[in-house]
Amino acid sequence: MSGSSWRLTESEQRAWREDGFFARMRVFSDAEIETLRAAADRVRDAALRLVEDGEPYAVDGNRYVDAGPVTVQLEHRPGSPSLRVVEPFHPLDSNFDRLIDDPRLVEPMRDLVGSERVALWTDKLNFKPPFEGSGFQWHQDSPYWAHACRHLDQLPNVMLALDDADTTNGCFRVVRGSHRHGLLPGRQGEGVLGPLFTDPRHIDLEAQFAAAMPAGSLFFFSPHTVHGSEPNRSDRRRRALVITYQPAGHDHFKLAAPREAGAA
Ligand SMILES: O=C(O)CCC(=O)C(=O)O
Repeated sequence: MSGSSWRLTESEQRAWREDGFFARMRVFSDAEIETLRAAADRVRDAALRLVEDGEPYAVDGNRYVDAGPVTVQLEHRPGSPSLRVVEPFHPLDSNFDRLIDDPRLVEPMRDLVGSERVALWTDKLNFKPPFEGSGFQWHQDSPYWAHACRHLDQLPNVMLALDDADTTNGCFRVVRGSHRHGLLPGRQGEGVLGPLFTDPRHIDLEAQFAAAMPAGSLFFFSPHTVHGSEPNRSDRRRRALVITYQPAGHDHFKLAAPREAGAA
């Protein structure tokens, strides 16, 4: 696959419509992944410096730090210095800034966004450290963005696995077909963020799919796809980045400026 052949195949288009996701295995080489892992280490170090200077706060007992447009989530274990998520991460390393324009991401996104010109909506780096990486409760991304965006159906995500992922280190999970219901009701009476987690009565757990995949693989999923993951109970890291695209001409979710992607 190269150049325009990164566009969607018919079976991927069908999977997107029916399942709300599809995967492409080992799209990035081992050497490329090594380079991106080193970049992830630099982002971690930069984010740790931001944590020292930023504004700390807690939501539902979990710790966050805002530093300018960057939000850093800390791991849930009380007092842990480990990072959970950094959003956005692409401004913190030039390798990641270039990755946003990589045709292996941008070309399929032109089909999934439904626009030849696409821009970045948001980008998150998830660390999932060994033994303590916390799980993600079942949720859709669309409710997080509903207050900030009118083109919710045009915010496809792609996850790039930086480490091999399987059920033992808390791989990504999705509920097949859940995107077809659009915005689902959230949980009630469970804290500030409860409404952003999907009400379990609306989740068909029989339809869940564990996205085990080797490092370098891509997993595309709809903003309405219910997804989550188990904690990392293994001695292996499970880093992954999630990049979300949108039609060109709109601001980045966190940067208040447009960041067009893959422009000639
Ligand atoms: O990678 C994971 O384990 C879950 C990530 C996730 O749910 C998210 O980034 O919205």
